Amino acid sequence: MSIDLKTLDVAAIRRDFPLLSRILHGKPVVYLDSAVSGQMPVQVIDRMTKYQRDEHTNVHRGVSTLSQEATDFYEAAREKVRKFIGAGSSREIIWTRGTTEAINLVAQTFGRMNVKAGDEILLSAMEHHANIVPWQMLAQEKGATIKVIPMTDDGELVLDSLDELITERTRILGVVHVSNVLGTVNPVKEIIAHAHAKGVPVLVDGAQAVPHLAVDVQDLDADFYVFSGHKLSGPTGIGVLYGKLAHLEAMPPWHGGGSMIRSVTWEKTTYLPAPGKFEAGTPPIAAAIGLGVAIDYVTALGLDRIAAHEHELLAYATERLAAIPGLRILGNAKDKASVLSFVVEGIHAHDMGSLLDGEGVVVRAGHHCAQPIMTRFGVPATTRASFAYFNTREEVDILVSAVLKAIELFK
Ligand code: 7TS
Repeated sequence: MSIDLKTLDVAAIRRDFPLLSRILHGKPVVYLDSAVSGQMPVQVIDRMTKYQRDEHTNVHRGVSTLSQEATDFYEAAREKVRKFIGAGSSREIIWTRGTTEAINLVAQTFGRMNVKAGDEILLSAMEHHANIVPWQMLAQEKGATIKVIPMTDDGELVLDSLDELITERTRILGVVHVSNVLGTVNPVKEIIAHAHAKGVPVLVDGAQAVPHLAVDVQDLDADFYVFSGHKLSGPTGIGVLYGKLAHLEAMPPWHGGGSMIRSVTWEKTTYLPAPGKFEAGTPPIAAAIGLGVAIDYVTALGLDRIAAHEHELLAYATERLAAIPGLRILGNAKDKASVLSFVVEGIHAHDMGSLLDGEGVVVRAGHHCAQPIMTRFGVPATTRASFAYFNTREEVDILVSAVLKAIELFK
């Protein structure tokens, strides 16, 4: 992989992704579904394979050379995450299975501790189910209420509503950094400042943000920031909860078991400090190490160059798709990243998705685990193309041709 200083060498990058040379239905695969799950470069795959073949044992257990070595690799990956998101201490980085588990952890610990009957949980109108359902479960358990920050028809949050929506009963605000349906990049720093001015902590769902823009949790002043490895050129089964140390120290553990304790007697158990307290049982070691390599990979490419490349693709795809009669793009925020959702008059999104698939074009069709957004825009589903640093303008052209062909078929 050679890297130009200003732009990405996409042809070289593509050689790192074996799946991109697959043929689907007789056509070269056009992978426009990185918002569902990113592809992993061979560097990640090879590192995980090496770990599995030559280095595997358990971590934080015993004095064997192998266990110490595995622990070092595993903890080095945690340190890479810390640096990648600008956290102050690796103790603030908790491994989880992904974004979903990270949010459930916060809801079931911080949430249970702080939310009482009559309290309010404030979420945005463009959350993924992962940042809705855990809070609804908590609200139900506690007798609390969910309130919603509305959005405009362009898919931008109405920030003027914050003053009224944040009350003395608000215990937490949850907001997505980049919408997985609309592509909106929310001004989370501003939202956090608003919330903090009223003493309300904020959880940011960064699942669709970390692959596309540089994130600094200290600059944002986020209380919690969560994301998944598999959308960041890493493997499934691993994700991250960043939490301010003061919160983590005050929070009770969630899962109990081995590795999270200081001492256990029949009478009483004492717990490790964070992050150990939140990491019961054997973790996905190879996946953590793989995520560390994925972070090395995207860092070497440079998030500024990745963002510039993807913005160009998004602008080009938007211009070409918007010119198609009967096609409506959902999400026209001024600041967008990587995601393009659309509906076409008279064609169900699932049919569109299947027809595109027949052309080798991989997109997602459905409600994208964000049904309240579908309701807000009055559609049952959308077709969504999402771009990564390895995509090209030629692939956008193939997408557009395939959409036009589908429309012809339905005439
Ligand atoms: N939050 C956002 C903003 C997401 O986009 C997703 C996954 C999640 C949370 C959940 O992540 P997980 O790794 O815990 O499953 N989004 C999508 C999507 O857009 N299509 O498939 C999964």
